Amino acid sequence: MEFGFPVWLRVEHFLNLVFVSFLIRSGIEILGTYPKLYRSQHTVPGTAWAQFTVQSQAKHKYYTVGGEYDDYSPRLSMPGKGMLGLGRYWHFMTVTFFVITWVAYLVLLFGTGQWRRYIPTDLGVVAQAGRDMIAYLAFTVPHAPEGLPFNAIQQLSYAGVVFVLTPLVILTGAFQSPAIANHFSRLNRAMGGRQVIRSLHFLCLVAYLVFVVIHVAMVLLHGWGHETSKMVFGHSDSPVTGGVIFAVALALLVVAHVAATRWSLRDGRAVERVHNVIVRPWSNLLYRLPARMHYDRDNVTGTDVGLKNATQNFRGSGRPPETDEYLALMANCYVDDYALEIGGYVERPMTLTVPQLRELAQGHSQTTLHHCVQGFSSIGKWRGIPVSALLELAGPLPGATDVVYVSFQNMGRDDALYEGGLYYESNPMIEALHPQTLVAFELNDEGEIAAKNGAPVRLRVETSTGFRSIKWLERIEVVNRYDIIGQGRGGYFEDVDFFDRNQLI
Ligand SMILES: Nc1nc2c(c(=O)[nH]1)N[C@H]1C(S)=C(S)[C@@H](COP(=O)(O)O)O[C@H]1N2
Ligand SMILES: [Mo]
Repeated sequence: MEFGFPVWLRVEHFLNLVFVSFLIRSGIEILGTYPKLYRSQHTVPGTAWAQFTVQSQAKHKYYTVGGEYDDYSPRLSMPGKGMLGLGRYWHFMTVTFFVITWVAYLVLLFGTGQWRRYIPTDLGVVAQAGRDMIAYLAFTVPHAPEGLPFNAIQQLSYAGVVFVLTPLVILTGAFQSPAIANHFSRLNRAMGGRQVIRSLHFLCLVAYLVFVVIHVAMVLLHGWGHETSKMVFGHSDSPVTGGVIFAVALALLVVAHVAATRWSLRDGRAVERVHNVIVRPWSNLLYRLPARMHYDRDNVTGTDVGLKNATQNFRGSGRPPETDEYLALMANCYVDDYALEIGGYVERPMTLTVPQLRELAQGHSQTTLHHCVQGFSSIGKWRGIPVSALLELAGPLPGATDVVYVSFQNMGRDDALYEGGLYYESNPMIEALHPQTLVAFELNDEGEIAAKNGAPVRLRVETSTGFRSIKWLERIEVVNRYDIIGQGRGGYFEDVDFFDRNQLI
């Protein structure tokens, strides 16, 4: 068959240049807010296998993970300055188009028979690749066999990128989503768990970078005009025009990066609106994947070290409230004065003490994996009562749409890292009713939750990233609209930063 470079292949080549470059820069932004990689499910301080920061760990009593945030330069990461939420928005918008393009490419490759350009039909290609390698090492250019567009090394490396690396990066990327990871729990564990998958996703990034460097070097070796002309016109007969057009396209790509970065830093809310239009239609489908993760007790983070040290078990993020009221509750071990209020748009408003919650929960527990949006993870056994059971008791009125949670904590007052404001969060009803959306009052069979982890009562939303699992819970309010609370985005971090309330990825 005639291989050549059909127009759809050339278009795809250029789109990938755009998408992969955006994915790499936004990916580095995401990595930067927790620039450490681990081999196990847990992120116990001091056990990282790689680290991309020079910051040393803070030694505060409530050592918070927020302090591990790094902010890379906007020249490197997208958009830079530690804007994790915006980096995520760019990553997810780009991934939408990247995956669509890759699937379309596969369909076209197999539909047209062009897959033969990549997938070798006889094993001789491996030996040939060895001979080609020797040719390259001798600074000569091995030629493509008659009728094929590439030599054996090119064929094998392109096949590797299209059919191995790309599916792997998509799969490991998908499992960064708490909704996916906690629903397909077996597959998640079979692949080595959250941090191993995160490390693999990072190694995919390294593989893309290595590929790009070698690919560009080879284009220069084979002849810039000669090679780029194939990608512009489909043949190498116009090396000068082709070379110039390709160079101009690359310059425009750089301009697009600069413009998108500046736009994000100037008007993050506009990026957020575009993200919501592009990403929510598919990411909201993940509401149909309720979490069903069940670890064993001996998977709990810190079990292997006997839970001796508070930073070795469930990491803490955010500082406990420092009001007299909260300190008094703590001094009394939360027994006498704490009562969780459940009210708002319900038939039977109520207050429940911890012993009452414990009685209603009838020993129910879940041992689950916590996904902080920054990237750290911990496994904990939570005793508590599903929000759905509490809602059944309180009886939401017809028209109730959301469940709002309010914390004792005020961020500006209690946490030096953040601006002021009451910490609150909300679930759309579908998320509140998920079986692992839990009001928890005990962690790891310790009789209670430690102050750093949200004592006396906190929320667990296992389908979502960590910040939505509000700690130090004071009140639950069922509502028929959430957009009139706070700044109307459904939660503290949604209001002050660029995080999506529909945070299923
Ligand atoms: N009230 C309140 N809840 C909070 C936070 C916070 O700062 N304040 N941090 C959130 C974040 S970002 C994460 S990752 C989890 C961390 O839970 P942990 O401290 O038990 O690990 O709690 C979430 N709930
Ligand atoms: Mo977090």
